[in-house]
Amino acid sequence: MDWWKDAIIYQIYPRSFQDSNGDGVGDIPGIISRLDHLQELGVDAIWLSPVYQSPNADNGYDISDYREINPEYGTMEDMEELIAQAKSRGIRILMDLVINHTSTDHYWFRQSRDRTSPYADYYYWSHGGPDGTLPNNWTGFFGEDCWEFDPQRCEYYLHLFAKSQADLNYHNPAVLEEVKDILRFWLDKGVAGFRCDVINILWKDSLDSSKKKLSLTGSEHYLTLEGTHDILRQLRAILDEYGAFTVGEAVCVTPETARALCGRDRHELDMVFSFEHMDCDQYKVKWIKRKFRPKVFFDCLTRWQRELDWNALYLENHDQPRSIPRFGSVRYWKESGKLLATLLLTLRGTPFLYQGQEIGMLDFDFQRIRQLNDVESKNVDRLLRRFHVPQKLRWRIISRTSRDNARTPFQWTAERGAGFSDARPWLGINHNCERINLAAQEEDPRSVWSWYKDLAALRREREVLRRGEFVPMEAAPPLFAYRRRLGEEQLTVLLNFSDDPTRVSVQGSLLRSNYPRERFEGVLQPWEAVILE
Ligand code: TEU
Ligand code: CA
Repeated sequence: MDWWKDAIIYQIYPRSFQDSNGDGVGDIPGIISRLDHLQELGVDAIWLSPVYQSPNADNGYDISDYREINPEYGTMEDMEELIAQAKSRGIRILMDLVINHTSTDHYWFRQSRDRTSPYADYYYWSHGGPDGTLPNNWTGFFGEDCWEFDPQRCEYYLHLFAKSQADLNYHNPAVLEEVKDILRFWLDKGVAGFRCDVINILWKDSLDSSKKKLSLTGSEHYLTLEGTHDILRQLRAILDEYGAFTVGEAVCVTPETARALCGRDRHELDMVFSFEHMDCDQYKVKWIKRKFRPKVFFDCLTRWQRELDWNALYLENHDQPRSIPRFGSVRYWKESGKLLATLLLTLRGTPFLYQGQEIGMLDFDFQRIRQLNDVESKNVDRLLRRFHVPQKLRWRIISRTSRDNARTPFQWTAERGAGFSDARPWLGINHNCERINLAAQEEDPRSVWSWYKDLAALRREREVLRRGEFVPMEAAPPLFAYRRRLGEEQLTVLLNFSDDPTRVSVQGSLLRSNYPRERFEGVLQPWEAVILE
């Protein structure tokens, strides 16, 4: 039943994975052509970022038809072929379920602009305050206001994300019925479940203004409320008819509120992506970077390992800059890339690998804002310009955090186009593809790719890595040490998050090291990862 406790799941951002028809945009036939790569890596399931009909204001997270495939990515037949081809390789497909909002191009929204239509209150509409002020003082996720005036309906509609992503109003029961039909549509096609986009903010309990905050003013009116739990329980009932899986992206959750979303007894989600460990190199908001603090990172991971029975484990995704520059070391690119792989694949929970992580891809090498695509980055640039922040400082703030850092095309080969496309790619390819690419690593037993493949096999072979309990160990940073225990079986993991050799007093027989060595004598080399029996 819970196949996902033994699985490694791989996230594909379809736009940037593989172009098959020479238009510079990744597509579904391209993904099909690369399934052997995923099978060799040892992937058990694929989370596919949205491929539905969309005007691409937020690259598919603004859906205009949940039952149609965006022609840029291919046809419904291509999608059905992908499900079948993946299945023939023992790989499940998870779709991205984006139901907090739809695109303003969606039929429902276009109808909703007529207040006499049956779709009139599928969304949150409001007259706004006296003398034309906005309905409330909430601030959104993309640094914009949360209300956009619609000249046809002459009212404002709520959008917590981009203005073309209108929030659905679940106070209207018809909305949840529509979502249930969408779930069934995809489950009937044979998908194994869903990654659920910002799933803990669905229910808004009021549209009242609230105390100003540095970010997300008004979030107490929608963060993980009882109304959302009720929606999730109703969706779970349908998912259970199919034995389907869900991982929820849960913003601003603590272990306690996460447990309320994915505890076994809750019958809501199977697991959640939380954000706390990703906040360890930023100050309150992600645009204000600070020096990475290993101790905070280790303590956070330890707390989540101990306080949740099951975690969704990730260090990268399509919203986050690459992990080696953040939590590892570009100077020790290979060693720290393999160390972070070891962390991801030996903690307790389901590991999620983001495309390119398996070959140690790094952030983009863009020089100016016009090379960016991400709506969030462009909104923040506009906001900073309004505050007269000089161009150089704007670029410094945005380039370090922009989600485009993780969205550059996959680097398959060293050639021009990186084996991704023969056409001009929709987003620039990092020039380091001459050095960092799959072809250069496939035959190298010491490469990052080979290390991921080997650890995935080790995880499949050793049940203690999949099901064992997490046992923290006393260790001072830069050392992160823990054990996995199942009955009599125990493995010790030692990770040196530093450029300096680090002595440890732990003994054991060497099972793996990311350095060539026969035995372990108590000293970890810079960014060395060791697994001991
Ligand atoms: O992300 C929601 C979200 O909270 C992230 O955008 C987060 O705020 C930040 O970017 C990372 O700290 C989901 C999707 O993953 C994202 O791509 C979409 O833009 C967003 O929802 C709206 O659908
Ligand atoms: Ca294409």
